[in-house]
Amino acid sequence: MKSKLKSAQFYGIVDLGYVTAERATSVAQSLLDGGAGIIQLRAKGCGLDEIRNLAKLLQPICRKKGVPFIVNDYPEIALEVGADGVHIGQDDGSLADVRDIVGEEMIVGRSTHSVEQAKEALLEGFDYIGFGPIFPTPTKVGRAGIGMQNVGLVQSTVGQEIPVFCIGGIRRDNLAQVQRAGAQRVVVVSDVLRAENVVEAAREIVTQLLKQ
Ligand code: TZP
Ligand code: MG
Repeated sequence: MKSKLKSAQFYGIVDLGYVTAERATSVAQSLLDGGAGIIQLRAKGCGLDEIRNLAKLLQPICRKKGVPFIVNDYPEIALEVGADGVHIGQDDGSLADVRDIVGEEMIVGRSTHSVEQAKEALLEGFDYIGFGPIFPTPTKVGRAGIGMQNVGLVQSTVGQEIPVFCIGGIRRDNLAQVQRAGAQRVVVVSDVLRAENVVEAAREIVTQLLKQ
C-alpha cells in the first residue's frame, strides 16, 4: 500500500466533527467515489471503542477500492483493524515509537507546521507529511494559518522524496491559488464534508489537482 501513496493527490478525511457515526461509511464511500486517493478516520473526542468500530467499518470499503486507509492518532487501533497506516501529530511521539507498535510495512504520516518540521519528518523516515494549516480553519480552531509562502519550498525539497499534503482551510474556491504556490497534493475536510454532494465536491478537487 505504500506505493499507492505516490498516486494520491486528494486526501479525504472522515472527520467525526462533521459526520455522524451513522453516516461515516457512506461519506467514506462518497469520498472514494469522488476520487480520494487516501482516506483517514479522524475522530477527536470519540471513545476508543467507537473509533475501533468505525475503523472496522471503513477499512474494508477502502481496501475494496485499493485506497490506503489511515487511522488518526491510534497506532494500536490501526494495527488491530488491519488499516494501511496511521497519522500522528507533533506531540504524538517519535516514528520509532509508532513503528514498535505497527511494524515496518504500515504507512506512517506526520503533521508538520513549518519547513523545519517538514525536513525533520523526512529525515526521521515518515512516509508522508501534512503541511499546514495553510489558512485558519474551522476544523482546528484557534490556530493561525502558516500561509502559502513556504509551500513551494517544501514541495520542491521534501516533496521530491515523500508526498507532501497541504492542509488547513483549503477549499474548492482557493485550491488553484494553493496550487500556484506549489502544492501538488491536498487534504480538504470541511469544504467537502459540508457540501451538499460530497462525491461532486471531491470530484471537483481531484479534477482541479489534475490540471497542474
Ligand atoms: N490539521 C491541520 S489543519 C487541519 C488538520 C486536521 C484541518 C483541516 O480541515 P479543513 O476543514 O480542510 O481546513
Ligand atoms: Mg494526533
